[in-house]
Amino acid sequence: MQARFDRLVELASRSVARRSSRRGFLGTFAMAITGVAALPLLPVRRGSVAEAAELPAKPTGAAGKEAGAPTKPKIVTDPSSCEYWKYCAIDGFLCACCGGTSTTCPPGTEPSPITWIGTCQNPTDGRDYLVSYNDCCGRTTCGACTCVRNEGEKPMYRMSLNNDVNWCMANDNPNYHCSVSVILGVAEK
Ligand code: ABN
Repeated sequence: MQARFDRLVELASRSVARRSSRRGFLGTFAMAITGVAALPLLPVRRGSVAEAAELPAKPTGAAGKEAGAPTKPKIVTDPSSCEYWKYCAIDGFLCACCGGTSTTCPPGTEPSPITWIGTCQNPTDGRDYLVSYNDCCGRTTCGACTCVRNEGEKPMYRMSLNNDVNWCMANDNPNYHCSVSVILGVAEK
């Protein structure tokens, strides 16, 4: 029985060997392996592809190169614009729109001795600056140029880290009018 089985296997092997070459076998084997390896790639939607779709299409050609060149963000220098860099942590009305400047209170008001301190990056030199936000007190609310940026602020349940506060509270006249921003110096890293 064993001998007959051995003979059968021998004949089958010889028949296969006659019809195939080693090189042909290796070629077919390699193709099979490559195909199997590529299979897991097919149905997956890659995240990077999805993100790339969100970006503006990359222009092609010479004209496209110019259109696709990185554009520098516009630096705002107008102190009555809420986008002005040193207002990064402010919450209030800009005194520059209320008869004062970005650093001085309007006539008839005086600065609060208690302040809110923020750290803002100056886009011109890329450095971080400590900025004091003083409220100007003694007249009713100005109401012009509302500017609420509050970078770095924490929610009200951490009161010492929240800027939604009338810093005029310790002034003789605690009426809040507007806010100024005064650069204290470069922030140490
Ligand atoms: N620090 C400006 C301000 C004043 C009153 C109330 C909220 C915020």
